Amino acid sequence: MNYKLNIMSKYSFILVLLFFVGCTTSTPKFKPVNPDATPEAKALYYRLLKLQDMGVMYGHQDDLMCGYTWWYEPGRSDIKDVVGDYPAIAGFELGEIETGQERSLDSISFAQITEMVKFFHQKNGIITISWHAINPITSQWTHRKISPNGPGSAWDIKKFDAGRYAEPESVEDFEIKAESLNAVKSILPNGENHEMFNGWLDILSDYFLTWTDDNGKLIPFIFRPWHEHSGTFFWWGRERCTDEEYASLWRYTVDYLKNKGLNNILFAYNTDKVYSLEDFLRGYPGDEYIDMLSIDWYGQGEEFNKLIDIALDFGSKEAQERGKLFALTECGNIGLDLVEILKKYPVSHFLTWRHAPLRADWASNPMMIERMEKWNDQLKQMYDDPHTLFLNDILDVK
Ligand code: BMA
Repeated sequence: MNYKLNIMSKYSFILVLLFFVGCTTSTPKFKPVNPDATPEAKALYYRLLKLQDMGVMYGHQDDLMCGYTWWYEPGRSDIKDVVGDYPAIAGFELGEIETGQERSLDSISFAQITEMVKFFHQKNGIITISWHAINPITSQWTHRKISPNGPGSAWDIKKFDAGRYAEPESVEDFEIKAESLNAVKSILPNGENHEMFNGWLDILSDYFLTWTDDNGKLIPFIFRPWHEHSGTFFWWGRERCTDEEYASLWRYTVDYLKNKGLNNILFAYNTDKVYSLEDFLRGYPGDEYIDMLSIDWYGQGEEFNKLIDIALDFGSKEAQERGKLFALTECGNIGLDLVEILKKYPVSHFLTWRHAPLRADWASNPMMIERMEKWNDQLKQMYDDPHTLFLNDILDVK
């Protein structure tokens, strides 16, 4: 037989064999779900995947926007003040951008957020975005002024009050449930607030479209809208809408942003505390919409350690099986035992919440000073642990 042909058939045999082996193993394909993802979004995804194998990144909300004793000093960070390095991930909050105002629910200027997004991206840090959007129904009730965290806000799940919350014993009667005044349903197609919601998404997209790097490319980031829906405290949470409506809200949001040309976003599905895999996946919009699965959980102590261990176990396994990234996207000022638990699982990052500036008398209160010293001490130990990654640890990881 012709020597060349012989070689060729050998190769074909090997190729066919490889093909069948490939078909029988069901390794999930880790890749960004958006087929039109920008090269920068793809690079962020694969970078996150690589980093997830190296350790767990530390993230901090509003890290660059404010600290316990300061307000917007560009480049300053409470974390850097303590350990000399920035967290690997910086979180920013966009609540109330949908109203068209210049500052967020936390009085943070959106223009300044843009500056810090660009600053941190240039430093090769990773950006994650949350959005506590106002309640589309109650925010329109004329007798209420939207108040951050109160009436008209993301947390407003009350049917009626004349400018103040109902007495605690009657709260149940006043809660907005899926069967009445369903805020999520009201913004979905055919809902009475649908056009208003499109307007919100237009404002949000126009803002995101201004986040460009020096070459005019859209900065890639993680977006975590409609978060913590396993809790009942936001208008998009459990009991406030059905699981299917929640999933539709997600799909609508993702499709809308993509249609605006925002192919630079990785989307994180995110629950609050969850006690089983089934619980975790209630309302899941589908694998084709989600790049990262994540959980938020604040707590400390034995019971917390036990429950978070279980949740990180089933959550990270599910993420691996579906080919998704996985993270603990919010937690309180953590105890070091949580860091030990995190080491057991492939977790991209954990993020502690914002250091809202303290009132002067509170900042100088000995109890508060002691609490901050303890936290700073833990932070330093965390920083020294090679498993926890800060900005300097990830700079060169492409
Ligand atoms: C919450 C609190 C609020 C804040 C909100 C959005 O958990 O910190 O004070 O308005 O996050 O950042």
